[in-house]
This record gives sequence, C-alpha cells and structure tokens, in this order.
Amino acid sequence: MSKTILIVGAGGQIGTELVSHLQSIYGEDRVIAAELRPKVCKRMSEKARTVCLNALDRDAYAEVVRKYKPDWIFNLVAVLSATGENNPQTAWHVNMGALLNSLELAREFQCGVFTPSSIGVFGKDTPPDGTPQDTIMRPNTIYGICKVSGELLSDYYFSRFGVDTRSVRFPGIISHGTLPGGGTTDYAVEIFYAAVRGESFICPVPHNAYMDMMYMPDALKACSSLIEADPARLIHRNSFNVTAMSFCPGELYEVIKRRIPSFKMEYRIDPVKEAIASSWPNYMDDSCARAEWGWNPTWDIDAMADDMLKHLRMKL
Ligand code: AKB
Repeated sequence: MSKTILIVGAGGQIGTELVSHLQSIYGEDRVIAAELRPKVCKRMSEKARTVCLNALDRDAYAEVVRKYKPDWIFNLVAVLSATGENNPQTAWHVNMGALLNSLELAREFQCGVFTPSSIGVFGKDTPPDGTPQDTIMRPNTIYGICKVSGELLSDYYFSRFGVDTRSVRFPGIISHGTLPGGGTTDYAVEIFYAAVRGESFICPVPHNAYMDMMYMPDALKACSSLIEADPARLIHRNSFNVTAMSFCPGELYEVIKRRIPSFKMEYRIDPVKEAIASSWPNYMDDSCARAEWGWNPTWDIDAMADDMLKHLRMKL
C-alpha cells in the first residue's frame, strides 16, 4: 500500500539515504524530507520534496504535518552519544523536544512515528554478550538516557493514545554517503576514509572494544520492513534489538589491511568514547526482531568492507 512519509532530520547520515530508499518503494512524490540547515535543504531539494524545518518549533512542524498529511513520520533528529557528553542539556532539549513534538503531532494528525533508538540504551549493568531484547537498561550517557526515555514515551503514546509507534535499537551504522557526526561508533566509518586516502588512521576507541555494527543497506531495510510489519505480530514496539555484525577496531583494521596492505593504524584513546564503548553490548540478541517482523540482515564485515572501499575509491 502506498504511504506518504515525512522524514524529519533528513540531512543526517541515515536520513540522506533513507529518502531515496523510501522514494524507491513509495514513489518520489510520497517522501518529504525536512531538514534544519538551509544549505543542506538546498542540496536535498535537487533530489526530493524538501522543507526547511526546525523540529523544535511546534507550530512550524504542525504546519508541515497539516500540509503533507504523512502516514508516517521518521523522527531522525538526534544529538549522538559523544557530542551529547559535551553539552548534556542541549542533547536532552533537542532529542526529547523533537520526539515529543513528533508524537504529539502524530496523535493530533493520526499518523505513525518511527524513531531510531540505539545500543546506547544499555549500560554497565546490562549483560554484554548476547544482550537480550528485554533486559537492564541503565545507561550513563545523556544520549542513552534520552533513548530509554524515548522508548518509554513512544510505548506510552501507543498504549495511551493508540499512536502507531515503532523503533529499532540501531548499532553503529556504516555508510559511504553522508558521514555520521558525534557518535562513538563513527570510527568504523572514518577508518575507511583514511584507508582510501592513503593516510594512517588514529583510532579513538580501544583495539578490543567490541560493538554491534550494521551496513547502511541493512539499516534502510530495517526501517522499511518495520513500518510494513503486520501490527498483529508485534509483541514489542519500542524498541527492537537489531544487529548485523560485531567487531572491534583491531579486527576491522585487519579486514582493511588484507585489502590495503600498506594501511596503518595507531591508537589515541578518547576517554569519553572509551567509557561509552565499554558500557555498550559486545553483541546483541536480535531474535525478537527476526520472529516478530522477519528481520534478516544481509551484509557481513567482509562484504561491507569490499563495498565501502569500492564506493569510496570512486568518491574520494
Ligand atoms: C553513536 O555512536 O552514538 C551512534 C549510536 C550507536 O547510536 N552511532
């Protein structure tokens, strides 16, 4: 069935590629990209219906929802984990403000809301290996606190107001399109840029810090599959563990070095990222997503590395 989709925060790492992914499913006219930064809006408007919007401005946001009448809002506005620690108050204000506006407008205009959650919801007390779907969630980053609060608030809007809210806990997303910004898992993207440029990479995360990761095509598939999922099969909603691979910097380095033997990496550990990485799972159990809506990732570390290098060699 065709749907109209409003993507808010569309100019970021996921949004940029989600726009064309959803256009390919629902049609170019049915996807509206909303973005705060005028320069990014201008660039996006060459490829998509675009509107410049500050998602914290409730009235302006309401105008956009009233005009386009989306079936789904993708609320991608986020200050990520490492940046959030520099200014926790702003991170709370932006992350929770955009989510609350999205939920309220979905309630008023009767549409669904998809909000990415994150492995950031977990903390030191969470079982790190095979992290279950339903487990201890006591993060100690402001980003994680926003994401746990967001999951609870989204479930609340579903049970209290019947808003169709759905979400996945994304791991680090690796892509060759738009760079991520301010995350703990960003090293897994930046390392490829250094390798292709012939530079050595300074890694801010310890060599043995395992975290879940996913290549962008799988992340896009997670977004579209979950909004198409049969609601009768959903036992969970906000939010599902999803993963595709787990590795540490030392392993990713070896994978790239097998393809570029001259590639060098050294470590200059960022204590903020180190603490965050060590509090996140080594790998999650995503069996509920598999059972409830057929989650099934395609890309492993080797296939991802080959594809990243191929695309970045054309781009850089
Ligand atoms: C981050 O590192 O902050 C994000 C995430 C895993 O949510 N990429």
